[in-house]
Amino acid sequence: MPKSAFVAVVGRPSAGKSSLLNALCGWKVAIVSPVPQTTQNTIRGILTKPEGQLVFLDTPGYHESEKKLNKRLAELARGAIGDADIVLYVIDVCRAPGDEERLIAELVKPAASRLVVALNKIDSKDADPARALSFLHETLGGVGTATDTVDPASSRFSKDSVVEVSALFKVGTDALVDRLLELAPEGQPYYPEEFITDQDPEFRISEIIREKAINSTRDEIPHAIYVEIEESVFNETKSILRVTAFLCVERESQKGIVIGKGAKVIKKIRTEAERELDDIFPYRVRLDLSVKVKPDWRSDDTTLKRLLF
Ligand SMILES: Nc1nc2c(ncn2[C@@H]2O[C@H](COP(=O)(O)OP(=O)(O)OP(=O)(O)O)[C@@H](O)[C@H]2O)c(=O)[nH]1
Ligand SMILES: [Mg+2]
Repeated sequence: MPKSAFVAVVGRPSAGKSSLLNALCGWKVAIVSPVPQTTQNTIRGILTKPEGQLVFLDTPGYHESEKKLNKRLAELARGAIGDADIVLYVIDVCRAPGDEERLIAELVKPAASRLVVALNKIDSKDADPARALSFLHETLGGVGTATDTVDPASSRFSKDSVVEVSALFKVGTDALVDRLLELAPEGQPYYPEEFITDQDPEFRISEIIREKAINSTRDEIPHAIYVEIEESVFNETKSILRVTAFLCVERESQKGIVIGKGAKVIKKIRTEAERELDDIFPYRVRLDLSVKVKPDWRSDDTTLKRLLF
């Protein structure tokens, strides 16, 4: 009997959840940046192996805050934990685990029997996996010693469920997949074998544009950007998709920064996005980008409802 499981990928902002999802799936499914809270949706990445299928649910970095956008992002992460067969908790071993990490450990604790922990960024010179292990021992109990488990009745969360990885260099990812498949329940695949994600083309295009925009700006700008696709039309032979899109920002002053002197920044965003989209799709994607001001969109319920899912 084959196996299949939904795996919720959760952790602090910038822990490397999306990078790990991409490394596990073997393709770029989710966008990545050094800016916390890059992921704003529950992105699905699919890995099909002879032993079974794992459907990863990438989630926004878990961070509690009173801001509307952050509240909604935290809800998405909590929802994914509830929906999943397995919870993959990603810890950045370069950062000391503070209150934020403790909050996530508490959040995943009830899922201890279906929990796997990835200690990520072990390639870094600042990596301290021993500190992360002692944090896990203290918050979830048991881990770090050969025999202990969180709860004798649910004996699955053991040392075997903690895997050291580097999403960046794809180290430890095979061992992680093996562990996830071990825990996966028996079941038929949810998606055809060739599927790597269920995102529709327009969403993927808007995400790649957003990634290039986040990585081309700094300070408060990356968080103020979202992308709106106005139109996408194929040419007659279906070899080129022409997409008209808006980079939406919150304030007039941000508009100038995203455009840049001599339109240098927006040009860079466009050419980098086009290059990557040409690798993803079997046709060429040509972008017509402009910048629009949407005052205070991060507090607007209608916009948040449309963007975050
Ligand atoms: N050195 C190192 N850096 C990594 C590794 N994995 C991710 N990173 C970096 O960590 C940063 C955040 O990576 P993301 O994958 O976007 O992290 P995330 O957890 O999805 O972040 P949010 O979506 O914002 O919550 C990026 O700069 C990545 O290149 C790793 O294994 N080693
Ligand atoms: Mg992410």
